[in-house]
Amino acid sequence: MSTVTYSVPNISCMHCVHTIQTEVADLQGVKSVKADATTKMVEIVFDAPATEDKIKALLAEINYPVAA
Ligand SMILES: [Cu+2]
Repeated sequence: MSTVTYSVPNISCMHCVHTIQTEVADLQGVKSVKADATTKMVEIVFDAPATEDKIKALLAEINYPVAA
């Protein structure tokens, strides 16, 4: 089990938080997703088959790319 925290600058409101939590939680292997509109951070707990690459690709796909 791994926990990652990403900075996602595009998070601006509770709607963004909801979208991210719903979409990322759908990824197989993801255990929990916590997005925060104030800090613009997303904390994700995951296990295989999810990977950081898959999570980052999904976030980019839904328009919430992780900050470089
Ligand atoms: Cu929003």
